[in-house]
Amino acid sequence: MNTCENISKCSFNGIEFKNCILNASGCLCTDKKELQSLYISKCGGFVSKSCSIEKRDGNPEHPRYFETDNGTINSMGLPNMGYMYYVNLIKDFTEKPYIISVASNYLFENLDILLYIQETSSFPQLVEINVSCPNIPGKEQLGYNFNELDKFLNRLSTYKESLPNLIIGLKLPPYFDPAHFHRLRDILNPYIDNNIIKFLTAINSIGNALIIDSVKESPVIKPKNGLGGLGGDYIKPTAISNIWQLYNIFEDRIPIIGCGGIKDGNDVFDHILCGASLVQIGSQLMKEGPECFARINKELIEIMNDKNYSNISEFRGKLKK
Ligand code: RRO
Repeated sequence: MNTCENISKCSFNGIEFKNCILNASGCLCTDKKELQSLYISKCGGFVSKSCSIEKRDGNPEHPRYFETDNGTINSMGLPNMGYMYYVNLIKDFTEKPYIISVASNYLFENLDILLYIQETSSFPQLVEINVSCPNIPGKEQLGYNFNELDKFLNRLSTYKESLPNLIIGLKLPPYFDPAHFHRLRDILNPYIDNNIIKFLTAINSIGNALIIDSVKESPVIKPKNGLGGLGGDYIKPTAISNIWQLYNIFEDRIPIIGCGGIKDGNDVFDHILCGASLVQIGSQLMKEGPECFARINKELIEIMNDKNYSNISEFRGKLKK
């Protein structure tokens, strides 16, 4: 039996992850203390809260996050410390891959955030551009507006020569119709071919869901009249369907980070089987804290040992047809 801790390791865009399990952006990653707790935990790498140019407090009404037995709902509204805060931490987190998540909402007008990351990093730096925040009142999710997404990527591509250190990926919203995956493929293909986009993260929370308390006859969260992004068990089937469809339409030409409904090693196994190279944990991290990483990694390794796999590439994307 192979009990070596790192059979779940992964090389991703040339960056080595000691194991394939990360936090999902937004979970335990808004300030230095939280990020430090991820840094010293057993996660293989970690992601910052999506950042905007200026510091934001997020949606003013509380509660804006709620847990049920089956998952979570949130309408945080992009509370974050502003991009410089997260970028200036790059120098403190050199022992483990640190992914900077950037909210696309403001990047459209202003790509300075990416230039600042380039200036600050002397080695390859992973950047996850979040095109799927569902919780900013009045702001559409860029990932659902294909024309605007194309315009954004076109603008990003004009900066390519100025951003040689950046390994840029997109955090996608869930899609629900094969036609949307085909449209996405047609838009992304040239940017993948030209090495502008180097990974995809799927999925963000399922936006604008509603969980209600029938005793109180009211929504469980306050902003946006109770509408918020759904995470946890509710979304795993949608998440692995999205990963499997992305894996197939892009024919494994771009690595995928799987996110959605992972609470144990078996869920990680399922995400990888559908095509994920790395995975991110959101709701379960919020419920259990950073100890979840060691537990889930151990469970994944047990499953791999039982099935005689010694590397995740042996079963990645191998879901039987
Ligand atoms: O901050 C949020 O409300 C939030 C964001 Br930016 C996101 O991308 N996904 C989510 O569920 N919440």
